[in-house]
Amino acid sequence: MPTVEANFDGLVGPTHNYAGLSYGNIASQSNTKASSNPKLAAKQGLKKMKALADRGFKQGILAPQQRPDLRILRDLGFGGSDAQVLSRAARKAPELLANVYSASSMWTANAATVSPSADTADGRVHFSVANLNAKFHRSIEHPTTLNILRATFPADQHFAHHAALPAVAQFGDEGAANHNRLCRDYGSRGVEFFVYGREGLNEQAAAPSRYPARHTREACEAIVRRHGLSQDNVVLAQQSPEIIDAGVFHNDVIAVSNRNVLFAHEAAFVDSPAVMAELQEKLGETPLRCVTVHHDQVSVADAVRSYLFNSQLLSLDDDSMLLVVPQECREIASVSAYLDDLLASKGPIRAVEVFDLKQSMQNGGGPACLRLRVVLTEREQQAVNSAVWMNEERFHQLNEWVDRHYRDKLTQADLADPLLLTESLTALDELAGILNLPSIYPFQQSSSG
Ligand code: SUG
Repeated sequence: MPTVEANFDGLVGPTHNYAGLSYGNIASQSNTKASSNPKLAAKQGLKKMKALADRGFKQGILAPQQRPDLRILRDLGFGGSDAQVLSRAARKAPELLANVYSASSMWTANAATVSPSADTADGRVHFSVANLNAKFHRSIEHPTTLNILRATFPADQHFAHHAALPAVAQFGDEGAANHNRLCRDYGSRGVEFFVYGREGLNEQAAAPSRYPARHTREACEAIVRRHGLSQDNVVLAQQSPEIIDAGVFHNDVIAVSNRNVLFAHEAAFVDSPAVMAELQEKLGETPLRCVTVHHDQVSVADAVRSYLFNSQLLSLDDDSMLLVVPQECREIASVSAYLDDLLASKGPIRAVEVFDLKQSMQNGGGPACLRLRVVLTEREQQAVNSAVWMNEERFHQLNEWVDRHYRDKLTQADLADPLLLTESLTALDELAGILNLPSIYPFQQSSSG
């Protein structure tokens, strides 16, 4: 078993809804208060996981978070029984209720930044949970994310876990959505490529003017230190402020890499030629292969609408690559034409596979948002909690579990329904058994939800 890059997808939780919580994320804003289908959302995600597992890719599953998280509402001053907390919040501050109900942890590209053991000073895989402090609903994810990662990758000689960075604007951290790794093959030392949207302490530095830049240079630097990465193997780059203002709220909406291939829009980075030169210099003899998309092929607006770059770039047995894209890429003419040209070009990307992930896409989450990449050696694969690997049995078990517990329609008004709370906790309690995840949820640790 060679060293592989495994994908750990977030299982969509039972409270998936459209609350319009992410200013700067155009899909989230434009679907505000639309009714969602949590059952379909979970099944669309499971189908992608299973299809990739069937093609021979190592595929893991990360559990959803406990939602609603009533502890947060209690911290914010809503008291009484659980039902009273819900009804009071629904009456007085429905927007806060929506925050504690968000199923946003499904986008596990934002769960953490991961450095493979080949890159780190102590030879362990390092995970830094992201503080996600740019958005309230996401800022409450990190404590449970840490529990889930520890239960999935038990800390020992193989895995090291770091809690979230201090939750202040200076250290805004959105995890692996702003991190790529270039390498010859997964098991050899790679160049870790961190992308930030702003410099937290430098008021003079270029920054977007319309939408927030969530991720800072300071967060990247802290992670480089924590993970024990060598400066010779790290490149830091700034995302173009103009594209953040056009709706590119994470780097994975405009670029993705696999091994020595970087698939990106020409507008992705500030001073792209210098960034590419540094990547090449640090890659040494391994040639950097850039597949660059130009404005006249696909506009930034179409890249954002289609999520062309929020794709998964995966290595096939013959060393060519497969691009896993959302269905929207075939629905937008410029992007579909680009994909046809890409396939005809005989470059490194030789195949395209399309998935219907509309439920997640309507909140701004495509194939790449839904997965956390973790490079694992053979021994590290064996140290992973074996219950989280996707296979025939797990697929059927989880589909049946979704059928038993999920609703097929959820509106903002439904979030006040105390039954939804009970349904959600019952589902998660059962799931913790299926995925062998003891005591990851607050309700498993205390009597109060
Ligand atoms: O953080 N959407 C998520 C989407 C995250 C996508 N992840 C990556 N690009 N890696 C976000 O903006 C919307 C929730 C709502 O509006 O109900 C939301 O949180």
